[in-house]
Formats: sequence, C-alpha cells, structure tokens
Amino acid sequence: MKTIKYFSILFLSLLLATSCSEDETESNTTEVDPMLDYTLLKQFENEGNTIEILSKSETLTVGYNELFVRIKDGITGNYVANAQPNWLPVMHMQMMEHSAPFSALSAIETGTVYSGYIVFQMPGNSNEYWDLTLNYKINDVTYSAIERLEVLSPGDGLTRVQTVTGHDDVRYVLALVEPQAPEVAVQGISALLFTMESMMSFPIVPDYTIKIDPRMPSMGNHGSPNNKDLIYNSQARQYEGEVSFTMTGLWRLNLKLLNDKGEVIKGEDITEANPESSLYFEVEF
Ligand SMILES: [Cu+2]
Repeated sequence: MKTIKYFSILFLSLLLATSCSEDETESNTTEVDPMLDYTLLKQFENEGNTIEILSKSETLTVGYNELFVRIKDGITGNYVANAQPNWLPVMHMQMMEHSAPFSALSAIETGTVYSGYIVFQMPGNSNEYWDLTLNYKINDVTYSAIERLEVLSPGDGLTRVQTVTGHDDVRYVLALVEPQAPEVAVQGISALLFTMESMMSFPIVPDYTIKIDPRMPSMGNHGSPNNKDLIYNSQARQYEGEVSFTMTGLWRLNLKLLNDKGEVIKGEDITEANPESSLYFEVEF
C-alpha cells in the first residue's frame, strides 16, 4: 500500500512539475508532501529542530498505533534523512513508571519519514501520563527530545489489546493490528504478542499459536466458517491468520494462546456453558 501511495505521489509530483515547467522558478519547488493524508498528532521544538509525529488516526489510543516521525533541521529547514532515530514511551503512574511494547523506527521510501508502532496498554488520566523520548542524529550530533503524549481510551470502547498473566505465570501483551476496516468477508487478521520481561522491556514472543473463534454475542453467540488460526510470521514479526465475518455488528474474537509446545497459556474453548474466552478482541462495523 505504502509503495502504491508513494508512486502515485511521485506520479502526481511529476505531473505538477510538468505543468509548471514553463515557469522556471516554480518547477523546482513543486513538491507534494508525502504525509498530506496523515494527521499531525504532535509538533514540537527541540534545540531548534522541529519534530513531527503523524498517524492515520486522529488520536493516540490504547492498543496498536502505527506512527510516523519527521525531523526538520532548524538550520537548513529540510527534513532529515539518516537521523537514525530511536524512541522510548514511558508512562508515569502515581506508584511507578513503565514502558510499552514498541518497534524500532525505520525510514520508509521517502527517506525522511520514519515509521514504527507503539502498543499503549492503558490511557493517561489527570494524574498519570505518557511521554516519549526521541533520540536522533543530525550531522553526527545526537539530540534527545522528550514530549508528553495524550493517550485516550478508544472512543468505541472496544477491546483491541489485553495484558494477561498466562498459566505459565508470565505476563503477556496481545494487540490486534488488522483488520482496521473490517468487512463482511474472509479477511486477513494480524496481531502482536509480547512478553513483559520487566516494566521497561517487552520483547516479541515468536512461534506461539493464537486460536480464533469469532462469535456474535447478540445473536445466540453464533460463529462463522473458514477462520484460520494465527501463526507467527518471522519476516513480519507478527501473528497472521484469517477471520470470517458473515454479517455486520459486534463480533467477539474469542482467542486461545498456545505456546511453542502446544500448551494452552491463556483462553478457553467456547461451549454452551462457557460463552466467552477470557482472551479476546472485539470488532464492530
Ligand atoms: Cu500505566
């Protein structure tokens, strides 16, 4: 998708450049902002440079957040390539501090846009807040910025992330990534699984299995055919399977987490006596 978008932007800029070619002074300055369709969630100054945090969403929400970072050099006024940024989200709670599962930041096609994700486990409130430390380089000088983030509970109240203790007494964080725009169809589903090694460290857990049993609680808890359990994709470093929705409405995706030996770590089968699993995501459309 990103590639398609990029090429369409490139095509558009070529088109614009051609149309402006009669006016020599304009032809070089015509550039389409590759982040035009994204929301600027945050913009702040750090030692003369400007940091931008962008997203396809309007807000930072509990669960999986795909984010984009740009750094504008205060001296040249250009967005910085090769900034080698890294980041660390920290929640400052009344009794303690903790981080969240997050990916590395890597440059996307344009070279000056860095993308990654953060999985927020909880929202901020009036006494407790998240901040983000961002380290980056410009001409071999290292800078460090820190900025508060506003993390909200999802507006629809649906569960897209769970922090649980498994039967192995290990803490896990499981977050839904796709589908972001669910349809009445069989479609890809992906999720991220982390273990909580410490308050500050959440490594990815590979090679488990996530069994899936989608149900409609409002309609006699009926299910759907042709679902595929999620298995680990080592390239994408996430769990991928297929989910089938046969109609619109609220679906509870009952889950069962199995470790690499096939032992059940969390979640239960759905039966007459047990209509829901303790491990689940919710999807409504
Ligand atoms: Cu917290």
